[in-house]
Amino acid sequence: MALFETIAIAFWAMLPAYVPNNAAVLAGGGRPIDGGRTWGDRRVLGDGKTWRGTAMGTVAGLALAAGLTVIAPDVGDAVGFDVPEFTPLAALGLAGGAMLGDILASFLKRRSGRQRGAMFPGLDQLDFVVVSLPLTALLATDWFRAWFSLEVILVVVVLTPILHVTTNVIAYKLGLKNEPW
Ligand code: CTP
Ligand code: K
Ligand code: MG
Repeated sequence: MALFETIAIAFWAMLPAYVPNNAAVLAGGGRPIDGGRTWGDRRVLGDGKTWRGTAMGTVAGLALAAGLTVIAPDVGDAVGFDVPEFTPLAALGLAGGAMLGDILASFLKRRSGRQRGAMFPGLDQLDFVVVSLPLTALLATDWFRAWFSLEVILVVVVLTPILHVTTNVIAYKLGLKNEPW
């Protein structure tokens, strides 16, 4: 498989996992998931993980997966190779897994004494991959096997931190995010 093809498939297949975090930033606010609860002297998750942000982020990822599925055949014809159509379970694994990974990362941040918004290099950039890929493999095993070859997974691991840093710096400069990570 040509490198361009591998990168295009990796990017397309991961879009429903990339968008939820950005949608949550735009839609976030309201009641925190942890309800303000603390464990010891620290919050369980913190005010940065809200019900609204999580719900809207997941819905945005699912909607995007549905839209990509509609245009996938035409895009495939245009580029000369197949791009993934998303089954409902694949979409749920990617979008829901991304939000879950972000929430688990906040849990780890609070446990390690980091305040809301603190940086946690590595975790910040890959938290959603670490949960969304295994969850998708679990929920939509055949779909996952069909699209996520070892090469595609390697591209995802390299591409994701680059895209994450870029989009967060842009969101920060636009005043949408409080920190550039
Ligand atoms: N957000 C949300 N719900 C989520 C994820 C994000 O409401 N499940 C919103 C919050 O307004 C949050 C913003 O998106 O402040 C930025 O997300 P993120 O950087 O993940 O949160 P932080 O505020 O940095 O908090 P943390 O340190 O826990 O990551
Ligand atoms: K985060
Ligand atoms: Mg943050």
